Amino acid sequence: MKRSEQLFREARKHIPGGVNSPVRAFKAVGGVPKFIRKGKGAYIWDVDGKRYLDFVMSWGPLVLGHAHPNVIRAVADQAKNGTSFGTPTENEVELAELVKSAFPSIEKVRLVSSGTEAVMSAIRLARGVTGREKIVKCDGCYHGHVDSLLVQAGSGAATFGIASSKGIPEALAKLTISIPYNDTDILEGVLKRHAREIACFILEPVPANMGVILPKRGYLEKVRTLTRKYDVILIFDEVVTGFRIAFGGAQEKFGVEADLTCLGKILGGGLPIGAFGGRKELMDHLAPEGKVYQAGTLSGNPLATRSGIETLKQLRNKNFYQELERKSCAFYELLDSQIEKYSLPVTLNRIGSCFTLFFTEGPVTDFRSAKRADTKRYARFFHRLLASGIYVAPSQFETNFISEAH
Ligand code: KE4
Repeated sequence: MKRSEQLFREARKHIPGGVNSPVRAFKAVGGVPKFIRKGKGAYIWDVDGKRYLDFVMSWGPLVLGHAHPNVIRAVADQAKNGTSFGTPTENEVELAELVKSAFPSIEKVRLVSSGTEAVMSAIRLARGVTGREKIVKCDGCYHGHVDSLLVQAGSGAATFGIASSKGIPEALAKLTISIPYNDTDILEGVLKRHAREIACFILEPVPANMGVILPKRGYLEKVRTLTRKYDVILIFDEVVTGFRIAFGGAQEKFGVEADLTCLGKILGGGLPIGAFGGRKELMDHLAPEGKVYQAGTLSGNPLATRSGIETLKQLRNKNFYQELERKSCAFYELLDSQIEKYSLPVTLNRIGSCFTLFFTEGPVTDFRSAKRADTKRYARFFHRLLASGIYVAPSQFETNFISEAH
């Protein structure tokens, strides 16, 4: 028996589903997940010594590739001085300044330890500042396992939400309205009816959790105009897109500024981190300045901040994004030529170094069209690639990532 199989059998005795995050269990594609022992550059090795070309890259943080020497050296040096002090540290100031240099819409930023924590805190801040309780999100967008956001659209579009997980009080789920992405008519209708009760509209500006979905021309600009018109706080969840599709994320790419921004993944270069930030008039409502409480033992942790600082410094190198774009486009051209040549019923959605191959005819522009994908066929595709040493996302509705190391 392969070591991964042995370990998975052991793990399932001690850990629910044998994993610490559900998507890792391969439930969407079947089979036994590979236990990975090492990563270097664009490659990972499993516990049976098999090497894979990795397109998951820890779900987004590793834009430099696995174990970048500068990052590893910096984290190792930092660790020699201790791992956590529970006090303010110099790294936090440096990382906050780097975040602000990437996102002009961020005047102040608070560091936390995951994307979920960043989103949860941003939602509480929006509710605390406005005194309003309802929030609007998009079908198919995932923002971490925040109670208020594990909610999907009710019967019709723009109805009050239905929890998509057990354990979420109906009273809470009802405060969330979920609408289709890429549809500003429905958004405008919701704002017209409920604006005075709505604290915020949160969206992934470029969704990555339905697979990659691109904003229709003018969509993000119209979202910005409408939320400003109806005085609703606009939150961009840039946990994936931040530092990924541009140094300044979707806000830089599309020239649309959010009121609050959530960050994570690349910000920590592979160590646990999240962040949320925005105008100081909003952020200063946070404790200890203001009355919206938010806290965290390891927030701004020396190792995660050092890893993030080293990562962001690499990204500021001249031509980093042009080179990543060039490499990614060369790869997409290869895929496009094969899709063309064999007239395959697949749709390649991509932006920058993120891509998803949907097993359905296109276009794929929202959750409804994404769900047309043939997930059984995707599963066969996944296992064919895995057997040949290529590791793509173990779910049709996820994003694959190309790094500097590819
Ligand atoms: P974390 O709490 O997992 O650090 O971040 C939550 C989150 C927030 N916002 C967006 C747009 C995200 O994509 C995520 C987490 N992404 C998933 C993969 N799609 C993480 C992988 C996992 O859940 O294991």
